[in-house]
Amino acid sequence: MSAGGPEFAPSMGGLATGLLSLHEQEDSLWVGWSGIPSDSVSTETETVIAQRLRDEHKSVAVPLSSDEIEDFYYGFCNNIIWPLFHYFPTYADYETRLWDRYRQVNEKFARAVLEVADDDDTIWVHDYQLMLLPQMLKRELPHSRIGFFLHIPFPSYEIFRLLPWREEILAGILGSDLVGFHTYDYARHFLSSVRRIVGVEHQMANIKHDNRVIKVDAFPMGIDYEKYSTAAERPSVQQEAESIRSQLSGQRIILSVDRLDYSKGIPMRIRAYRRFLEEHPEYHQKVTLILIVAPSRTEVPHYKQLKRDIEELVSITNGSFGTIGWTPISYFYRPFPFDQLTATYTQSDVLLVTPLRDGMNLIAKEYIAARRDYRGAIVLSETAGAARELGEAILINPNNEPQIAAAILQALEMSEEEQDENNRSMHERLKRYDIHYWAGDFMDKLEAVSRLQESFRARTLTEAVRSTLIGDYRAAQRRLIFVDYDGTLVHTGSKKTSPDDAGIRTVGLLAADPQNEVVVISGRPREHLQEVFVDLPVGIIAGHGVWYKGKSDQWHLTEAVTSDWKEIVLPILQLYCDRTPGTRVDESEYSLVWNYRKAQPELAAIRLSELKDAITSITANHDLSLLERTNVLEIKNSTVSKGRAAKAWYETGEWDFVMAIGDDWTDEDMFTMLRATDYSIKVGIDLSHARYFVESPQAVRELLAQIAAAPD
Ligand code: GDG
Repeated sequence: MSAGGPEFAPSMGGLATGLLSLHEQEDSLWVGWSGIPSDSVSTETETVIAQRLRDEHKSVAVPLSSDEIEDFYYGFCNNIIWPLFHYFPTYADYETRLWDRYRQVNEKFARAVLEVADDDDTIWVHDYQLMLLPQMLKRELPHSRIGFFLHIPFPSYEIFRLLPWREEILAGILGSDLVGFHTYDYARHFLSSVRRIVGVEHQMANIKHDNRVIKVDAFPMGIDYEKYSTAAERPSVQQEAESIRSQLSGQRIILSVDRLDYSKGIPMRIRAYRRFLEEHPEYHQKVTLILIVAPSRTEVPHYKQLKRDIEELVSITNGSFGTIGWTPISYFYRPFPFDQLTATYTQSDVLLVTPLRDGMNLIAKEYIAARRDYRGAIVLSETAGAARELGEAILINPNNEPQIAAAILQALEMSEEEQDENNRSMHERLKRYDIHYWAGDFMDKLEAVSRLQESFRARTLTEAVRSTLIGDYRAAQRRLIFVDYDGTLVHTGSKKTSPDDAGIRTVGLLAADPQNEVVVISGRPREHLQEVFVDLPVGIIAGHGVWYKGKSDQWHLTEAVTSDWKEIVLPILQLYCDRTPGTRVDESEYSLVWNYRKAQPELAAIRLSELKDAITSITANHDLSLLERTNVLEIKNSTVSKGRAAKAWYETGEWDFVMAIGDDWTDEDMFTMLRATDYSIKVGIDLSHARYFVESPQAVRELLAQIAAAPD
């Protein structure tokens, strides 16, 4: 506040910096806290602030009192979530009172958003402070598109599970339609927590929850490339650069810029620099570390302690090595204005970015972008999200002091050619995937998820469709019904299904009608299906179409299938079983199946992709296809498919009612061979050629029972 009334300034930090350009371009409203505790100003001033924010900055202010800031922001967000998500579990202070306050403030934000948002709006919720908001908004605005982006790491399940409110937090985030993280590692951690805590599996990072598909993906945040890459051309920046050069003439410059935070690894960085000076006296008087620490969260005790630690280390280092004319560390406990910061980027030979954990780290990207001369080297922590994209940097373990010291030397001595080569390729990437691309990419994906969901809604088997279907069924004389087995009639992977099972009995009822031809179609071996459907008058297609049998017929081999390829593939599968605990090979006459249901899921996912590569390269000359189903990979002749087998059956007669029900992509062949007027029904929510969707095997059983009970 100044005498002339409130002053408005953009807030610092990665997120604010990043979204500013989107906010300027798009027809958008920004909902957030104004930065001033509501009880520190009069009601009139608060009204003026809110009005001006709305009129001049397209922003809606959510008032937060000092108590709320204390408990919500400093307490829950920065004293529980921040340390836990950055792998400092011992710093987290789990107080129920703080959780209550977190919920209340999220509700406050929900109310503020609901005042300005409609049910067809797009809402992008940012970061760990508002993890409950997506669910609160979805409840009230079920058709709005809600995206959530987490700017900090999502920790591994073993860490996340420590949170007493883990279920609520996940439920909150799952109110979104799209959940974004900086890296796929964080996305994986999130998916794994959802699986283990909420009990919901994902398919290719799509979660089916609450009758919706929620997409989870990685969107590595970019920077405003244009702004940083043209900074060096500004006279004010050049002036600053000149002044730095003249003050540090003859010195190589190492730069370190962070907010004050224990996750940034500042003390270890100073220790590593000190070690470097100890080991390399030839650099004394020739190098300066510019250490910029921007004050932040100064109310939290751990930050106060950190500041003391940093200052002690700086003074020890300067005290031990400094001379009258040389200060090894130039320390600044204040933020630098933009011009000065970018000028410092352009004058530094080395950027030291060694966080213990960092969601992304934009400083590293800004430094590269600002160096239009392609000079300079980065020492970058492998635990920063940015390391995934800036692979040309010198990557270090932030806890390894000798390694960081060695990396400082390597960076200082890197040849100009090498700097040039490394920096050019990083530049290209930063230019392509800049902040506009990032925001646009997220928005496009959000739009795509919402289209997908709409198509599901439009194709849900509603009561009206159901009664038309039953009407058509009743009116028909010759009916053909294909029913897939796993995931459709029974839950995927059910060990042994008894012929008395409700779904099987319903199939029996339908099959008993002489006007019906019911065909069970499955990837399972014929022995299994034979046992389950023992006395029922059903047709069976087994092994994805290798075998078939009419209702009172023997088994027939469908095509000229071969099995000589098995000799080659079997040893490969066995090798993968040995390397992957919990997996096994199942062999049937014409196929081999690698089953990884009991394996550790992340490991199985990696092995699966390796195995597919291995098999494809070795079996290129054999006409084989790889079929991926939930937890199994099946290898068989590619001439065999459910679609072909179903088509052959279809052509054996004239039908006036045809229905096919299936749950996974092997059933898609079957759906596509149907006529447009036939009924194709997909179990579960996923992209499909089917005309309609039902939720689960339970819903299939109900539908079949309804059809079977329909009077003639
Ligand atoms: C979170 C995540 C993630 C810093 N000091 C000064 C200054 N800055 C500006 C930088 C940069 C931003 O602040 C810092 O960005 P970071 O990425 O390092 O980190 P956080 O603020 O911790 O933000 C982080 C980020 O969100 C984005 O998703 O990368 O992992 O923790 O833009 O330029 N700017 C000026 N003077 C300073 O002294 N002018």
